[in-house]
Amino acid sequence: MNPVETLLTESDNLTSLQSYLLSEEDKHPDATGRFTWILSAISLSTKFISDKVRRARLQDVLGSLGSQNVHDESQQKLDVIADEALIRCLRSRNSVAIVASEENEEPIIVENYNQGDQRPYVVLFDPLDGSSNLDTCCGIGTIFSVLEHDRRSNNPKESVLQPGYRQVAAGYVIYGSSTVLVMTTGSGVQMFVLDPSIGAYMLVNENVQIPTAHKSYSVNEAYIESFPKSYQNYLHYAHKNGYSSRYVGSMVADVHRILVKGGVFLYPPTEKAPEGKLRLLYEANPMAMIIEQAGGKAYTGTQRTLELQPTEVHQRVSVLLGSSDEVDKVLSFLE
Ligand code: AHM
Ligand code: MG
Repeated sequence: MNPVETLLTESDNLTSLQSYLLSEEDKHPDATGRFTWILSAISLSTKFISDKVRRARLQDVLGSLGSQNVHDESQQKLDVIADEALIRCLRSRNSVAIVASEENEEPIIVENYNQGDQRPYVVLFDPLDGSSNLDTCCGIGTIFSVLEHDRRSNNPKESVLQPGYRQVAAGYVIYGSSTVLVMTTGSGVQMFVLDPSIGAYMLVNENVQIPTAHKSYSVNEAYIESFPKSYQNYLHYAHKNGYSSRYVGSMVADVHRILVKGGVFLYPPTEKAPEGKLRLLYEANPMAMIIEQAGGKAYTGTQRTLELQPTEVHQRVSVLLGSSDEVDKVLSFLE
């Protein structure tokens, strides 16, 4: 008998993100490993960001940089650090042709990508979603979306502007009470927790399913007067029918809670943001893929999010996603 084995218990988790991805690769004989290499860049950069977030108060990286991003929003120092970490890690993978992020006006073409590669990738991300919550120690996160590079056009923007159903992977990392990576490559949702003692994301749930119903909604209700009437009617219905309300104001934290506990997340059109506030390509689409893969639903108003043809890199959309029964309930008010 091997004495080491006898000391391990069932609760000793030894499946890391890396070993999970390699075992998935083994199941697909045509896999080249390029995709695994991209996810390892996301894994490495988000571990780096997680460390910065946890040490922000100690290392003086809290607070505003004094600059604005392309959306005229104040940039936090950590927004920029997170953006640079992701870009630097992804650029070093020669199967990444283009990266696009919330913090950069134009997509970045990676000059040294392998031109002989027949199926290079485009990676889009929001490096630090909810960063205005950073000073308050609320959960914030990184959201990412991976597409195959569409090389029919020389214009990189066109490769970025693909509908969400073409995503080959999507996910997010939440820097909360623990650092959790949730991802899908189109066959279910996997959840990994960063084990700080060994520096690896460890698999904790291989087929995450969102509860089909839960009487809970997540919306910035202070804007109710400027929501379209149909959303107001849904909220009045919820008030009278025993719903609870939870809103952090950080999409990653609000959606993660809904993935785990059920309910519905809403960011409707408002007078200030008539198209909605959240960004289609690196917020709504990756979250929609995760939620659908977990058995939930995701819409921009009455249209399925993943079917929307993007027209702009930083396009905003309204967001409605969550448990299938709860999304249906909201839709019944919108139709
Ligand atoms: P950000 O990407 O600049 O951090 O903004 C997006 C955030 C989301 O995380 C969150 O759902 C939303 O903005 C909150 O907006 P509001 O403060 O209007 O409720
Ligand atoms: Mg964001």
